[in-house]
Amino acid sequence: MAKRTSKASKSSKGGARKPVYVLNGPNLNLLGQREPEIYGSTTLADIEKLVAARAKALGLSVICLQSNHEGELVSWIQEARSMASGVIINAAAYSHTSIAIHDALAMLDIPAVEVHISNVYKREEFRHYSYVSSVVKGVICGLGVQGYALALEAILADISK
Ligand code: CA2
Repeated sequence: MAKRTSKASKSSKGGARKPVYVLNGPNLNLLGQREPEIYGSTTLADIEKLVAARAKALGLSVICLQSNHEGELVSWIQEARSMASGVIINAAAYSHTSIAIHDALAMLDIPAVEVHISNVYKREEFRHYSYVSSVVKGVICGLGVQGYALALEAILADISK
């Protein structure tokens, strides 16, 4: 069962601002346990702490969710349509395979940013195509876990327009 953490934040107009959904896909729950040369030694819990701290500093709030199941990620993207002010998504291997996640993201009217910890373009060719990239505002890849913090800044800039 995914753990949800959230704190309310206010928009520049004083109204309550919805949280940013931070969605992580398959195997990212094991981050920090293998392949540190590619992904570093940071765990998913560390990423969630980092993102929550950065969100607080920016006056945002986050809900962090991880799943190994494509349909669960699709359901959270659908939920984000009414419950979130933006989406940060690292769909992991589903980035390279999932038309269902592509279609769900295409239905969002809020900004979404794709994050990859590693530089997928320096890796195997099957990682070079992402079904996510064409339906999000932008892509951050290869900057390690800081990519999540940068994605928050991009979402804040977009929703503050
Ligand atoms: O670089 C990324 O963030 C990826 O989305 C990570 C995915 C990979 O399939 C994408 O091509 C790029 C893989 C996540 C695997 O998670 C790990 C868990 C434990 C140890 C190592 C990796």
